[in-house]
Amino acid sequence: MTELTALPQWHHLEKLASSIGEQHMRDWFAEDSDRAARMQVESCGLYLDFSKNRVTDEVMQTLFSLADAQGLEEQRKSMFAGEAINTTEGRAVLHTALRNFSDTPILVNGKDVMPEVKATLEKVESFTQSVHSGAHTGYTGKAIKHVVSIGIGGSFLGPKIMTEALKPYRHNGIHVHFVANVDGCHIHDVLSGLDHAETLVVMSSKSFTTQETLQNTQSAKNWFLAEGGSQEDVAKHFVAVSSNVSAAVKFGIAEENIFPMWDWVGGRYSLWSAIGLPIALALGFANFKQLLEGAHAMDRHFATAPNERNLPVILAVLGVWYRNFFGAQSHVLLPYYHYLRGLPAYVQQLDMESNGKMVTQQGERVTYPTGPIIWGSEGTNGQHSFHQLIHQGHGIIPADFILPLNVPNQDDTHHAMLASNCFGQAQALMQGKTYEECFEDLTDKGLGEAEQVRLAHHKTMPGNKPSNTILFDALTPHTLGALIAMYEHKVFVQGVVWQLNSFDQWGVELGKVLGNKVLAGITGRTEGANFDASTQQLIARFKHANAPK
Ligand code: G6Q
Repeated sequence: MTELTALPQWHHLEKLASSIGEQHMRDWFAEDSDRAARMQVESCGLYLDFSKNRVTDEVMQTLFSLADAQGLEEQRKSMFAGEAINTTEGRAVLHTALRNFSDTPILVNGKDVMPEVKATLEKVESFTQSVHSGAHTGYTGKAIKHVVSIGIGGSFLGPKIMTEALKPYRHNGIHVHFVANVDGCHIHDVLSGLDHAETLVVMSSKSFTTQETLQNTQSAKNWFLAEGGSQEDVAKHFVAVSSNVSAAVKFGIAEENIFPMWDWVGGRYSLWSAIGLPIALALGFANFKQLLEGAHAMDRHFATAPNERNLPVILAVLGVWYRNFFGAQSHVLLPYYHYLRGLPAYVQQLDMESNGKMVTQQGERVTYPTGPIIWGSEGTNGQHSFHQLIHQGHGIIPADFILPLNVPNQDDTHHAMLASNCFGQAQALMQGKTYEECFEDLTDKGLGEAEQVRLAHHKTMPGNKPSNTILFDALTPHTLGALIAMYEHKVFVQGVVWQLNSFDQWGVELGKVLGNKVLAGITGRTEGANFDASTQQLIARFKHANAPK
């Protein structure tokens, strides 16, 4: 395969970037009345305006051609077909099968996975309904009122953030709490105040080896027993989602209470599997299914729409443009909707764990920047803080502004203000404010000319800062499913362009191994000499602080 940077499209993009570097989007909008109308796309309930980007039609076409030259079409087909595209782990990548409502069989090693997927979804449905109807009670006969979902990383962020985002759809009478951190404060805070007899614990761990999740579940079990439950009662109060059924049984979870998942579902792509059980418990199964259907609609769009109309492809190539040709180091997500405040953290894991890589699929060191830092927070809060750097800091930080056009149960005045801030910020980033405009504003203020010049320099906003605006009607489960799947496929396309394996996470694996080794050092099960001098020193300080007084 030709090296990415040796492709003719890459060279052409370098030339285009240097000529575009001197042009301002403000002038493009003034000269081209059709620009905004041309650079918009709509599908699956999502509307994207990408006209406020430093791109011409020629740039977009060359970026699409670059993605095609990297084998986008073939690799997309391979993913959907269940080929083992996660080559370092020898696994298929089939989160799309979890939301496949098309009746198309999907084969992994010659076996159709769809019957198991459907059976598991039915198990999620019947369990959810039995909890909601009161058929499944706690051991004393009390209805389940609290669900404590324990998991971390991909077994935590999806369920937590989707449940938070869909707050208006919550099922009355069930409160779902999430615990991830091994810091004992978290589980302690969640459990204290709950009645163990009306609490269900959902333990989510694909591997069933994750230290934090095992420890938090053990602490929850200890709490349940200490509150009066017996070992036999555990079966009514503890369920698990895992691909490691034998380990879950060994831990003490009844086999019928284990919801399966498979090695072809990556952790950060797993909310669509039974890992989504807490979402179904919080919102009802029908809403969980709508979430899957929205994602399925986006899968169809991604698989069939031409590049020019393809939401994930457009977003992906724009990201490549800024990362590789404008030196952008990060990308900011700005959801203007309080309930969607967790989206930046969700996409942060999705993107940074997938494309934060430095070798190609072939194991060669890449010679170009890959995945950017993803960050952000809810608007309008950031406008009173970090937006300063986006407007006037060095370099560019491409932004995604995300806004529902309607929100349930809200005062229209608030929503109009929210929307106007969202659109106003995108406009300000694009237009900026020239030195001349700032100088003019300062006339008749009684300042001397030198002071007027000095202040005008401080107030000048360069503008020409790129952003996408993503709008949708209300944030329904269907729309949210489509939105999340859109970002998943964006990350996939960028991985294709950069020739990465977007589906392994060796950096995360090492952290898990080292954490366990250091714990052995702290608990005295390993010789201190096994660690470097700095780590030895830190362990010694910790032991000293925790020694019996
Ligand atoms: C996701 C990551 C990681 C993983 C957690 C939890 O892609 O691999 O975030 O989800 O480490 O792992 P378990 O589900 O195996 O406990």
